[in-house]
Amino acid sequence: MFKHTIVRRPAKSMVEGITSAPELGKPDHALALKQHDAYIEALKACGVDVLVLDALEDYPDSCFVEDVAVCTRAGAIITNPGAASRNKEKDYIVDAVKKFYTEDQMAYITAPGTLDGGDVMMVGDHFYVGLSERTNAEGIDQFTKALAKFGMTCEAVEMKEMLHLKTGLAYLENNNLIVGGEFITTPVFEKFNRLEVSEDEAYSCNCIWINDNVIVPAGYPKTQAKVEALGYNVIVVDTSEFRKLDGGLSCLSLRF
Ligand code: CIR
Repeated sequence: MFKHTIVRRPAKSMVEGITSAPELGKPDHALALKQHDAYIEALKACGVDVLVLDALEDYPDSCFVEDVAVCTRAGAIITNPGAASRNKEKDYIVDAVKKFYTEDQMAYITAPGTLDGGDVMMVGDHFYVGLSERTNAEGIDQFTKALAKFGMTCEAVEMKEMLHLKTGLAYLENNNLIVGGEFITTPVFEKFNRLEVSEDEAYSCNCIWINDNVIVPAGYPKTQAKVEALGYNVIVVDTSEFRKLDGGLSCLSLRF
């Protein structure tokens, strides 16, 4: 069960955020704020508290707090984000994370290691970490050592196409795993009860499980129906403005 979440309000500068899909247009900040409000309400409806951090105008992508820390039941790891324009965001999450962990429970990824939290998927006390353009082998090595200190384990997953591991995967507990794109054929995920996401709904791989609720993005009826069929309470949140920056539901919070 999760008790806590941390989010950061979207900055006006989000229109300058990193995107692989400029054809979707620039995000509308006012609408993004409304969607963020609804996201916070959805988190609260799942029974967690929500720590809301102020927008950071100097960092257009800083609402995607998932990338700057990994918060586990036993300790927290401040990452070293792999995109230059985002790297310093890590400095602005430390105080918030420290509210929930002792000094002994804190670890830090340092250069030359890089790691984005979006590449980390937690399955109980075991973590899958994507070797992506943002997360390198040294980062995974440091992450593995930090987890070992907390009594947890980790394995690297090769990836070729997606931005982050969780761009194409979401673990819904009870062995249920949403899989899309390149991860449909990844052998390491074959042991899960897999909900395959079709190519036309690829964005909806990025759902989040919180205490037997699953938050899914608006506009993806096939994925929504598959998640509902498993018996979860489904909450739908529109993330259209964050999608324009390759961001989704998981990216917008730390959950622990
Ligand atoms: C980026 O490229 O870093 C942001 N525009 C999107 C980050 C999405 N975060 C995530 O998947 N965890």
